[in-house]
Parts: sequence; C-alpha cells; structure tokens
Amino acid sequence: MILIKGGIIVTAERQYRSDILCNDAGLIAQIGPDLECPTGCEIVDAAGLLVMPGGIDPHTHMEMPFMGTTASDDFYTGTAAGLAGGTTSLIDFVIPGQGQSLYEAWQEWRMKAEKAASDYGFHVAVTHWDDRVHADMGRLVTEAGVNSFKHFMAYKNALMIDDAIFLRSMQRAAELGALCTVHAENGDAVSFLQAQLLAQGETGPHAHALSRPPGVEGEAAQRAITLAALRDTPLYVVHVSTREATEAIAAARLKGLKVYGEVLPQHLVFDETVYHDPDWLIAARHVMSPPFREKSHQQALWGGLMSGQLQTTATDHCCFCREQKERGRDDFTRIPNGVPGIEERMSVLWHHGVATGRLTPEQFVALTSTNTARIFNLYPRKGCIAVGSDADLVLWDAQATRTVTVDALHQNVDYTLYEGMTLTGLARKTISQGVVTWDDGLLRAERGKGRYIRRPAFAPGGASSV
Ligand code: DUC
Ligand code: ZN
Ligand code: ZN
Ligand code: ZN
Repeated sequence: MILIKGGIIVTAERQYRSDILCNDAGLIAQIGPDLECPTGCEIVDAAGLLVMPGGIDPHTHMEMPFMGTTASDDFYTGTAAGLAGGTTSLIDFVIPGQGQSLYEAWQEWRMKAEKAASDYGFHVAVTHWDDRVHADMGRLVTEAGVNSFKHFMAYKNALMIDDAIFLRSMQRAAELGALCTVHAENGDAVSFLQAQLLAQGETGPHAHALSRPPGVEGEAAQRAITLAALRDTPLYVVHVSTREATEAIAAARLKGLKVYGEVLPQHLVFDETVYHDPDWLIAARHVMSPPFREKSHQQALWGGLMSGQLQTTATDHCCFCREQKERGRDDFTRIPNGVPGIEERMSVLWHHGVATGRLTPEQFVALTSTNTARIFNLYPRKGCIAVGSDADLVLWDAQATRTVTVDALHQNVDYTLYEGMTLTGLARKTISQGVVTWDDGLLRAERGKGRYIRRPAFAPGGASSV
C-alpha cells in the first residue's frame, strides 16, 4: 500500500492538490486532501511534483520480426524503458507471419510478452484475407480482448493489403465493434519510386525520404478515410507526419466522421535534413516510415495536437542496432525501418509542448494517456485518476532538466535520436499497479509483472467521441 502525499494531480480536465492512496491490489483506493496514512503504508513524497496518469503508448513493436531481422527491444527491456520514462502501458502489434493465422499469431505474441514489466495489450494486423481471417477477427474480439486491427497500405509484397481487403476488414470490424487502425502510405507509389531511385544509383538513406514523399501519405490517409466512410466505421490513423494527412483527418472530423490521428514526438523534433548527414550510420538511424519531413509539416502536427484534431502521441518504438541498420549499407530499401522512443516520449512532448507554451499540462495528459485510453476502450481503468482505476501513475518534475544520452537510457538499442539534447520535464517516479517501479533514477522493473489487458469491443455506434 502506498500513499502519495503533497502532489498536484493533473488529469485531462483539471489540476488540484490531493493525496492518493493506492491499495495492495494495485488500484487507487482513495483520493483526497491530507489522507491518513494507514499502518504499514509507505509514504511517497510528491511535494513539488505533478501526479498524472501513467503514459500509454498505443504504438510499439517489441521483438518484431521485420525486414529480415528482429527489433532489438524485447517485451521486458521495452516495457522497463517505458516505466523509466513514465509510460505504464503500451499496445503493441501482432503481425502474423507467412501462413500464420491471426489467432495463432496473437497466441505467439502473448507468449513473447509474458516477460513484460508493465501492462500491455495488442492490436492485430490483417495482412491478407480468407474465411479464416473473418473467423479469427471474431474470436479475437469476443475471446481474446482485442478491439483494434491494423492495416498496412504500404510494405508491398509483405504486409500491404489492397483496398478490397481493407474494405472487407472494415466491414467485419464494424460488425464486431472493433476499431480499424491504418499505416497510411501508398505502397505501390513507394515501390515504384524506390525502384526508380535505385536505378538512378540513389542507394543512400536520403533516397528513403525521396521514395516516400508527403503526398504518398496524404493520398493514402484520404483513401483510408473514404473507405471507412463507405463502411461507416471509425478509423485511427497511426503516425501522422504530414500537413496533408492532418488536413484530411481534420476535414473528416468536421463532417462528423469518427477519425483519429496519432503523432510521434520524433516527427515533431526531427526534419528531413537528418538524411543529409554525411555519416551514413547517423542518417540510417533515422530511417523509419513515414520518414522525417520538411520542417513546415511540424507546424501542422502541432496545430493538430493543440486544437484536438490529432488526439494521441505514440512512438512506433521499433529498435534496430548498428549491425542491423548495416544490412542496408548498399541499398536504402534494406535498412530496417524503425527508431526508438518509448523512454523519451513523455519528456520530449513536455519539453517541446508544455515548456514552450504550446500545450497545457491537461492537454499533455490527454495526449499521452487519457485520449488513448478512451479511443482504445481502456478508460477508466487506465488513463484516469479515480477511485477504482489502476494505480498507474507518474510523478512528474516539470522543472527538472537533463541532457539525454544513450548510456543513461534503458532501451536495448545502441543510440537515442535525442543524444546531447537538453530536455525539461522528467518522470521522477513511476508507479505501476501501485508499486514504485522507477524511483528517481533507480529502475525497479520486474520481469513478468506486466499483465495482458483485455480491451472490450465498442458498443454499437462505435468508438469514443474523443
Ligand atoms: N514503420 C517503421 O518505421 N517501423 C516499423 C513499422 C513501420 O511502419
Ligand atoms: Zn507504420
Ligand atoms: Zn533532402
Ligand atoms: Zn508501427
């Protein structure tokens, strides 16, 4: 049992001074000013700190087999790193292998994730279509606690689906009360541009960005929105990185469609010039999809987050070390796509969002936790400070400043994009299931302590109105 004393609680709606008592079942038991400390209860001093719902990262890829290799953070190291950064839950992606059914893939991912240190859930990718997929989607929603499916409009000859499969999946998801999520890039256009660039002798990381220009994302986002409207089903667009996609989402919402957009802090900080670095490895470390954009797109993303037209922040955490990135030394299309970020996400958004005055602390909570909990039907168990909610909390020091360096981080990868950058805003303590797991620089993550969180289907009428 722990009593968090003297902090200022920040929710997505308001701030107020209060104590929080967390019970041994890992739940919030009481909230109030000057709570009594029951015998045997540990006191956690939160004076001068903000007490916020633990972060939820709705987009990670732990130990994902991808592009001929496997992402280097596993479910233990990745969730532990999340705890060190104030993130207490994540939703990862089940990606069925060749010939593997969706349900078998979900079972495989459940086993991989047994070592997780924090709570987690899964989206399941629909990468092909047959009767088995139709049946498995039903089983996943009704028996397995999966309420969201992922669709890749890119990665031709691998994960990509065509519009007909997307429509079938949307129709099935609508029947089941599940939410469709989408990686929106036109995979045919990317594949065409990649081949052309390689034929011209453009083999370096800069060609990665040239092969995936903003219009490729804008077109796919608009097409996905159009298809979702045809099936009258909500849609969640992952890693929105362009003005075009932001505008498509905002326009759809204006028409009353339930469309959500997710932003990666990485896209708010880095721009396309990272691919100009003369050091191949530094440029290759930034290879992810969608790629970093010209600076002007960042303005649109900030505008979306500030106005509420974009609702969540995630990381697409997908780590590859030097020798893995080296696979693409002579051919940019072979550089494994992915960057780290789960440990830095909250600090980066605080520093660039709240400390600059773009976002209020309440918006920060909404964007790092509450909106995700609502959209993916985890609320009010997660993303909420209320009696009966999970005691997943972060004690935040809004003034603390530190310089980021890979040696001080816990992600199982040999770099951080933010090396040498000074950030204001830091998780002093992270509480997961009522236990202090990150204690001012001391990581007390426990292998296997994380629980699989079942997310119920949505009631008729679909997802939340965030
Ligand atoms: N993009 C990445 O950069 N990595 C993993 C998958 C994705 O879509
Ligand atoms: Zn993606
Ligand atoms: Zn360039
Ligand atoms: Zn991803």
